[in-house]
Amino acid sequence: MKTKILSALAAAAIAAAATATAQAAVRPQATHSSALLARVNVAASEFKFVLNKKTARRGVVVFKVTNVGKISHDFEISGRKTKMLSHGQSATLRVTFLRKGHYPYKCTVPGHAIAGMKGVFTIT
Ligand SMILES: [Cu+2]
Repeated sequence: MKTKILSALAAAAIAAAATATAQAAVRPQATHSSALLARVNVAASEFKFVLNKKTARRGVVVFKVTNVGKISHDFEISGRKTKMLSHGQSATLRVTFLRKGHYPYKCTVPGHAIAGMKGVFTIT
């Protein structure tokens, strides 16, 4: 009787250990995908944006926007925007893109987008 209980406990312990191993094997992938992060440098001037890359993978993208022009500009994408930046100022904008697609960006100062301060950022 005692032996039966002991072997049942041993079997349960082995099953629990096997489950723990299976979970441990799955976990690293989950942390890997959430760690994806792209950095994009954006230079704003009259009247254009120059980006060091125009595409990124889905996930978090950190835009570092620097005003290298003479007058004030900002940078808006996917409903988020930086503060107004005067000459020489910079700001970072952290945006999470959950879907692939083409995301327009622009300067919101009246007349600037139509003068050339706009473009499209692609998420793949
Ligand atoms: Cu502008």
